[in-house]
Amino acid sequence: MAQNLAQKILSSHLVAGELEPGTEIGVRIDQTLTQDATGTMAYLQFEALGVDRVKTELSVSYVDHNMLQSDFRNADDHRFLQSVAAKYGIYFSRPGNGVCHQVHLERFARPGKTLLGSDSHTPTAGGLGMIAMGAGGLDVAVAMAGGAFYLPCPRIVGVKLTGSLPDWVSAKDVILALLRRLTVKGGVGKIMEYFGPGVKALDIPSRATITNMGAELGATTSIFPADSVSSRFLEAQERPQDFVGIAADPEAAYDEVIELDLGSLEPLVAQPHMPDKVVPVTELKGQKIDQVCVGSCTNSSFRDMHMLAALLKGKHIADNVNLTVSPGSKQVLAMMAEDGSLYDIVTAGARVLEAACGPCIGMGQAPPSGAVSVRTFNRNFEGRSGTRDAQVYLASPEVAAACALAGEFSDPRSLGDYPVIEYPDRYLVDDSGIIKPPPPGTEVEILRGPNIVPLQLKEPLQEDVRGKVLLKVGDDITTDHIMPAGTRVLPYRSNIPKISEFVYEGVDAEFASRAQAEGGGFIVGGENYGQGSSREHAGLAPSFLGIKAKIVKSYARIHRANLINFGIIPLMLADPRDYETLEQGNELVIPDVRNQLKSGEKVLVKDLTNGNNIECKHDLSDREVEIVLAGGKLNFARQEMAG
Ligand code: MIC
Ligand code: SF4
Repeated sequence: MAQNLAQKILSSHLVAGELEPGTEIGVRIDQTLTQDATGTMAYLQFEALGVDRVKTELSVSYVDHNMLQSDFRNADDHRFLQSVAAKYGIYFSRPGNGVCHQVHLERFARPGKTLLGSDSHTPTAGGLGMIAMGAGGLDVAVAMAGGAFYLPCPRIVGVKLTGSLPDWVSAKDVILALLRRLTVKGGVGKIMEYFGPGVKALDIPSRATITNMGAELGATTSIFPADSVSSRFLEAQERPQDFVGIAADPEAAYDEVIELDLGSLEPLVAQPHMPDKVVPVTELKGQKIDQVCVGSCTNSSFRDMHMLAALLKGKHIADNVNLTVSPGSKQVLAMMAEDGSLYDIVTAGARVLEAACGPCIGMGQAPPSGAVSVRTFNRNFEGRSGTRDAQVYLASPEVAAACALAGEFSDPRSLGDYPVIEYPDRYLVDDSGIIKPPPPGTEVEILRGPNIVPLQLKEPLQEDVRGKVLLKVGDDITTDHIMPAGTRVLPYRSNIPKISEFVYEGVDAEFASRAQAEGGGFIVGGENYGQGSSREHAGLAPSFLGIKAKIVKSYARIHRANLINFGIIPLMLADPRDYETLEQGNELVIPDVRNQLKSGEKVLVKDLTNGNNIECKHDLSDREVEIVLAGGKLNFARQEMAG
C-alpha cells in the first residue's frame, strides 16, 4: 500500500500498536538529544534506570541553555553532564559549540531515522527527513536505555506547498502563515508532512525553520522529504554517507491535506503574546521598537546570519534600538568570522552573543520595561524575555534587520534588492567541540557539585485523592506559566525542591507556598493546557508540591506525558461547562481513584464545597494507567527493567 513519509518511518520503527490515529504506539528510537536545562534531570533518571551504556545508535548531550555562569550552579551542571556523557557512551557538545537543534541538523541528523530529544524543538531535524520528536527528559532517559517511546499515534496532515517564495519572504513567514491559519492548537495530535512542488525551492535551513516552529502549532512533529537538496546539504557537511532519499509514495494519502501557495505570502509578524497572533508587518509600520534579537534554534543558520549581514552591511542600526545576534553554532560563527560577515554585523552596531539560546530563554538581554522587542525566535509568551511587561514580536531575519535599521516596524521590501545568499560547497567542518565518549569499560568518575540534588522516588497512588483546587487558570496555559525559565530559575533544574518554589510564580506568587501549606491539591485549567516547551519540571515540580490531579478541558501532548511520568492524573472535564463551577478553594475528592482509572475512561470527582458530582474522563492507555498507579514512570520503568 502506498505510504506517506511519516508512515514509512513510523512503520519501520514500530514496536507496539498499529498506525491508527489516536491509539497508542511504541516507536524504536535511533538517536537522542538532550540539552543542559533538561539534561541534568534526564541523566539523573537514566542513572536510576541502572543501565551501563546507552543503547541507541547515537546520543548527544548539548550545553546551550544555561550559559550565564553567574555562580557555580550552571557550571556544576555542565561538568556533571560531561562526566555522565563519558561514562555512558554519549557524545558531549560542549558549551560554545552551539544550539542543540542547529548542531544536530549540521552534524548528526539522518533521513529515515527517529530522534527523541528533551526539548520541544527537536522536530527541527525533520527538515532533513527524520521523525524527530520532543519529549520529557524521563522519556528520553528510557529511550537511551533502549526502551521504546510511546505516544498517541498522530494523524498525518499533508501540507502541499506550491509556488516559490517571493523576494523578502522567507521560511519564518511560511510557518507564521500556517500559525495564523491553524493557531497554536492546530497541530495537536498531528504530524505536519510537507510535500508538493514548492518543497524543492526550500533549502535545508529554511525547511528546518518550518519544522522547528511546527512545535508552536502543537504538532507532534513536522517533516520534509529527503531529496537532492538534502543530499547537497549533507555533502557540504562532509556527510554524504548519511544521505538516503526518502519521500512519500506518489499515491500516498493523508488524513487531511492543506495547501499553501508560497508565492502568495508576504512578510509577517506574530504579535504579543502568542505565536499565532500573526499580522503582515505592513500593519505595524512606523511603530517604535526598542530591541531586536536575531538567533535561536529557529533562525540562526548560516543562511539567516548571512542574510542579516548582507542587510546590515555598510549601515548602522537606529539609536533607539539594541540589536543582539546569537549565531546557531560554532560552525556558523566561525564561517561568519572567516568570510567577514561578522564584521558587517559588528560594525552595524550589533551586540554579538555566544552561540547559544541566550535571550530566547531569558538568559540575559531582558528588554527594558514596557519595551517592544522584535525577535527571530519561536516563542513570545508573556514574561519569557525576562521582562513581564515587554511586548515581544516574532519575525524573520529580513524583517528583524529592516526594523533594527529603521528603529520602527518596517517592511523589508523597502530595502531595495533582495540579497542572494551563496551557499558554500563545503561548510567549515570542525567537530572539536564535540567530545566523543571513551570506549566501553573506561573508568569514569561522575562529577556532582552541590547543585545536583539526588532524585526522590514517589509513592504509588493512594486509594482516594483529596484536596483543594489550588489554582484555576484559563486556555492556552504554557509551560512557561507553570514553570518559568530565565536566569533566576534555570540554574535550579537539577534541584527540584528549590525550583518548585517558582511554580506558577508569574500567575500567582503565593501558589507554591499555598500548595505546600495545603499538602497539595488540584489545578483546574482550560484548552491546550501545558503547550510550549518539553520541560518535565512543569510536571515534576508540581508533583513535588503535592499536586495530585489536573482537571482541564484539553492537554498539549508533551505536558500530558510529563504529568503521567510524574504521577499526576491528567483528567479532562466530560462537560466543559463544569469548568465554571470549579472555583479556587473548592474541596475535591476522587474516591477509589485506582479502580476508577482502571475501569474505564470515566472518573467521578466530588466537589465537597458545593455538593456537585463532576464527571471527568481520562484518555490514558492501560500502560499509562499503570504508570500513574505506580507513582510515575521512574518507578514503573524500574519495575519493568527488573523484569
Ligand atoms: C524552550 O524553548 O522553552 C526550551 C527552554 O528550549 C524548552 C526546554 C526547557 O525548558 O529546558 C523546550 O522547548 O522544550
Ligand atoms: Fe533554545 Fe530557544 Fe530553541 Fe528553546 S526555543 S532550544 S530556548 S533557542
